[in-house]
Amino acid sequence: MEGMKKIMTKAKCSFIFIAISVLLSSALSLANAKTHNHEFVVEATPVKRLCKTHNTITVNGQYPGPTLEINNGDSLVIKVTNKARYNVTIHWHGIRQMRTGWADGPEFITQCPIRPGGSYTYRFTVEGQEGTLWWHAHSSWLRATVYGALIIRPREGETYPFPKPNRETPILLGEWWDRNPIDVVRQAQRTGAAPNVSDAYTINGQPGDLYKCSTKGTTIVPIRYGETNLIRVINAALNQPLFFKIANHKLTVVGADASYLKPFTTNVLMLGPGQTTDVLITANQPISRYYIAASAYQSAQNAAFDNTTTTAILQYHNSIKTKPIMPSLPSFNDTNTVTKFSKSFKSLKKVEVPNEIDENLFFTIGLGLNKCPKNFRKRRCQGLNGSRFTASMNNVSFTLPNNLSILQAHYFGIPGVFTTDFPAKPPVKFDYTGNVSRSLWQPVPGTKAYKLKFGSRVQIVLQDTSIVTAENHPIHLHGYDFYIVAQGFGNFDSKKDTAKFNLVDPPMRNTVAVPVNGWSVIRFVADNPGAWIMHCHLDVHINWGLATVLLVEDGVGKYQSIEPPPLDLPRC
Ligand SMILES: *[C@@H]1O[C@H](CO)[C@@H](O)[C@H](O)[C@H]1NC(C)=O
Ligand SMILES: *[C@@H]1O[C@H](CO)[C@@H](O)[C@H](O)[C@H]1NC(C)=O
Ligand SMILES: *[C@@H]1O[C@H](CO)[C@@H](O)[C@H](O)[C@H]1NC(C)=O
Ligand SMILES: *[C@@H]1O[C@H](CO)[C@@H](O)[C@H](O)[C@H]1NC(C)=O
Ligand SMILES: *[C@@H]1O[C@H](CO)[C@@H](O)[C@H](O)[C@H]1NC(C)=O
Ligand SMILES: *[C@@H]1O[C@H](CO)[C@@H](O)[C@H](O)[C@H]1NC(C)=O
Ligand SMILES: *[C@@H]1O[C@H](CO)[C@@H](O)[C@H](O)[C@H]1NC(C)=O
Ligand SMILES: *[C@@H]1O[C@H](CO)[C@@H](O)[C@H](O)[C@H]1NC(C)=O
Ligand SMILES: [Cu+2]
Repeated sequence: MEGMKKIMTKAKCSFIFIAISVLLSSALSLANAKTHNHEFVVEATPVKRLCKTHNTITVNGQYPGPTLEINNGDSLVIKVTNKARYNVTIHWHGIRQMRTGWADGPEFITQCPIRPGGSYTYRFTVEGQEGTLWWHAHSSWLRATVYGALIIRPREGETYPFPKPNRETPILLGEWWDRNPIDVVRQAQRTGAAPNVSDAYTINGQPGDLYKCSTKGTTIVPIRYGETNLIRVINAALNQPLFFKIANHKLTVVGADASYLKPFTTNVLMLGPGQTTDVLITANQPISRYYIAASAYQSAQNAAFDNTTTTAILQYHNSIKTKPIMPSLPSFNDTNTVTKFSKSFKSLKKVEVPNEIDENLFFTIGLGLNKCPKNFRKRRCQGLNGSRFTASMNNVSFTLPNNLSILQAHYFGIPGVFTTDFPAKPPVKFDYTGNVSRSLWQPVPGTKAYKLKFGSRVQIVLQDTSIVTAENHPIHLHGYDFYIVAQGFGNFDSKKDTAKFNLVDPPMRNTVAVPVNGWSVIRFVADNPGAWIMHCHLDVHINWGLATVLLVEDGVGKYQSIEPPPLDLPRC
């Protein structure tokens, strides 16, 4: 008993000591940190675009949804109520969610969906991230219209690492179907074919002048001569990497995915879906009106795509209402421009990249074709040559659980929901530059995760398989930012390519646009326990299975472990 008491007292003492130091340090660093409360009501709202009104799923009747504006260090509490007729979840794209994986959002990965009539409150703190992120639905194709900007400014009293701009404008690039997008994906799931492409791209929800019935709503971005504007570009399109340009104005890139970059100047951006880019523009051109425009970067061969162009207008103060000047956008297959652009990305400062690697992983990414199952009618096999489209990572085509989330199954130790045998490398090594034997085209379906020890230093080579078609895939990892240490074309060759790694100032991102017919190498430290989906951000490819889950185990003690689940976590 005596001994027991002593231990207890000792434990109590150190607990109090920790509590006091935690309080002190938070008092110092979080002096001005705020908590922002929001209510998001997901509901159908009439939205008229391209001459037709649709009952569009929105947040609070807004399309795009509300912009969240916070400072680094702040907390968000967002009560989401589902008044729509679909299951829904919301993902806070790019937010690290340190130990709060329950608030990450992807359905059946970190939570069961919020059913019609239900609600769930997402609670999380943003720490050490500054710039532009966004939020979007993470169930079926609801994110086609359920999305908005999430702007993180420096802590109060701190400044940007560039001169303070006179204005700031979020620019959300989106994709519009002249249909219910849920019907479009459901049709594709039935037929096995690629889903219908969109009818328009949008800037802040508006297609712009070049589309029918769209002139009136065109987004206007005001500016005065001599001003600098910080433009926060977000690619919220469902399935399409996009080029972005402003006529006659240079773009100085200063950040991407809420990490700062060494500033560089360019005429054109390319953003894969999921990516954000912060640029400064200076109003130093003759007082007039200039188009801001976006169009497709389409790297897949022989695939239909939306080849239209969305526009907004950069309008100088005192300009007369003349026809705006149009920029010339790159051609849809201009991969050289994409390569030149992505090669310019460097972190603002020297960074600490993991040097020793504990987990050296090689993940192939690409499409495939499933043979038509024997019991399927012909009309259900309308993929290439009577097949059904599929996609995979390391030859595993990811299927979501449907009765529990992976994080719940992991936390409560419930078997039968997923397995942890996702392979560290592909089962068959082959030449990834195409001309692939037909026997390799059909992956194996499964709900497989890859386990990582807390604190392990991870390298992943992402290699395009070029099966069916080569394509630039925007690969997004939840719960983490990672360094992109190298990218290239053809087959990754560790002997030759390791020497080219940038371990000094590589860019940090949450989504990497893996070059068409090529590879990217990323590194990070697994310091955030939880179940984190890694997937292609072309939603059509998630539907086909281009995803896996990194299951990061708890470390030692409370501060290296995931928090307990919130009481209102939706049930399946
Ligand atoms: C897809 O496009 C085809 C051909 O234009 C059309 O017949 C079909 O109705 C469309 N489906 C949906 C769900 O939009
Ligand atoms: C876009 O694609 C359509 C259909 O494939 C084609 O008819 C049209 O000429 C293309 N437009 C442009 C600007 O390339
Ligand atoms: C891009 O597409 C055009 C038109 O289809 C074609 O003529 C050209 O060769 C292509 N360029 C590249 C680099 O693939
Ligand atoms: C589809 O069939 C045609 C004709 O048999 C063949 O030339 C082509 O290679 C096939 N394509 C695929 C993707 O299987
Ligand atoms: C969930 O579904 C899987 C496969 O259908 C089944 O094996 C498992 O027992 C189910 N688990 C729970 C918790 O219902
Ligand atoms: C593809 O491979 C086959 C057999 O390995 C070879 O005969 C053919 O020439 C190759 N085609 C191309 C385009 O490289
Ligand atoms: C994927 O697995 C299937 C089934 O085991 C096999 O036939 C195929 O060759 C594999 N493909 C690749 C790319 O490893
Ligand atoms: C909605 O979510 C529940 C689990 O909470 C699931 O059983 C059901 O299948 C989902 N409905 C649809 C249409 O996906
Ligand atoms: Cu993809």
